[in-house]
Amino acid sequence: MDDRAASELVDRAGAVLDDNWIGHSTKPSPGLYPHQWSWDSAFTAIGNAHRRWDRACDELRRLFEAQWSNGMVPHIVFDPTVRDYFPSAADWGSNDCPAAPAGIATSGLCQPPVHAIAARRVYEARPDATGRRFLAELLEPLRRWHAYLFDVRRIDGELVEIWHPWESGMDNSPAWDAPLAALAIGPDDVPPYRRVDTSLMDPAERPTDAEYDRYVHLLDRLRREHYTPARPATHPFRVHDVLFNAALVAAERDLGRIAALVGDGGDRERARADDLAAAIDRRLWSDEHGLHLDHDAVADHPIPVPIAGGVVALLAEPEHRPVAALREGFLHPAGSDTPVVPSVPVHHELFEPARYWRGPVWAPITWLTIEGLERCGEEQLAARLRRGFLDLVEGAGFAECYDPLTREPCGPDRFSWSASLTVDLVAARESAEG
Ligand code: 2M8
Repeated sequence: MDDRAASELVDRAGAVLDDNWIGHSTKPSPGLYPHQWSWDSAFTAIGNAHRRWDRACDELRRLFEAQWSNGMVPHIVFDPTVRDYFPSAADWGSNDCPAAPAGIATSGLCQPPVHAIAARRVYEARPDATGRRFLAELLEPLRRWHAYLFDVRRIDGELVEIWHPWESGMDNSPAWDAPLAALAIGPDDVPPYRRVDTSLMDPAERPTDAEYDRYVHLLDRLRREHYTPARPATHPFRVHDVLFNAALVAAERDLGRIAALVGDGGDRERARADDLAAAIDRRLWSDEHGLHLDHDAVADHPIPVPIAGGVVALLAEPEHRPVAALREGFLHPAGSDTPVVPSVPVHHELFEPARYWRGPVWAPITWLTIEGLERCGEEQLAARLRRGFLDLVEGAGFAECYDPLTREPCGPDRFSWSASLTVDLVAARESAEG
């Protein structure tokens, strides 16, 4: 891509971000996702930091205004003016939860903790006194968020758990098939509900009804306990997810940097990140797959499905590095100079090219993989992935995700994270090429 094409792409991406701005944060897309989502906002801030710095700050501020008193950052912050999303604010019932913020309706689950990574990027776009003031503002909220994960979600004292597939961000990943199938649910265990997503999108590109039954069942269970189970070890869906834990390592390291930048320590964060990185290696690495695998904490065994979340382990700069698995198993087409990273390898039996998190290429996964490669000193491979993703969006636009075989867009168009991360990847390309 030449410079003129890159600059046109950034302009188009900026228009998408501006259109999706809802006055205090950015919705993921018009139509299907009309509220604020947690990790989407972090990714949006990363791109907006290059072009609308104040909006990048406001985006993260708004999210942390909805932080719960136990430190949890909810995965959805509802826009009260919009009603057509399931599960709605009323379905979540956060207003009944003592830890939820007053006057703001939110979900009761969380998403991968990439926010300190985003805050650091926002600062780096403006590394002056104003940037430091922004970091100082977010330091305590970020510390409380990470403390929630380490204190409440680290039941075995080593790895952090997710309690619902939505918490992974990779809703219908084939990695959740077995843990979801193991849920013993009868017809009375799923409250009546009506999906909105399948009336807006092709159901063939969405999770199945059987998966939604299980999502709703788990939501209902957690809601009854205000999303804070009295005996978390008895919750029936508990997974040590590689991406979630690796993101926390990188975010905790960045939080240490943030603390140091504002003159408030940082050693504790660095030590805790190192311990978590070591646990990821010790507990999740599979010699057989050359990859870190998710672990089903209920059944207490590894989930032997290679998903791209496994290569995102690179973010933790682990001792075992899944670089060969990335090159040989994931990149498509393998030898290409502009490859993409499907969410499931294209030759895997569970690969489905256009069904959401079961095969398509995703901007956040691509970006986190590139970030992980850079943290591990693999700049050349990172540059190939960057070229591959920019080539993809140049042809297919800013879709929710992309079919890796046809390179066609999937899901809603004008999607914020694809636009935002394009802005960041173009900026990174320019600085890499001088
Ligand atoms: C998708 O998740 C939501 C539920 O949170 C949904 O399916 O309605 C996922 O792709 C998730 O990772 C993303 O944050 C969200 C909004 O883009 O959509």
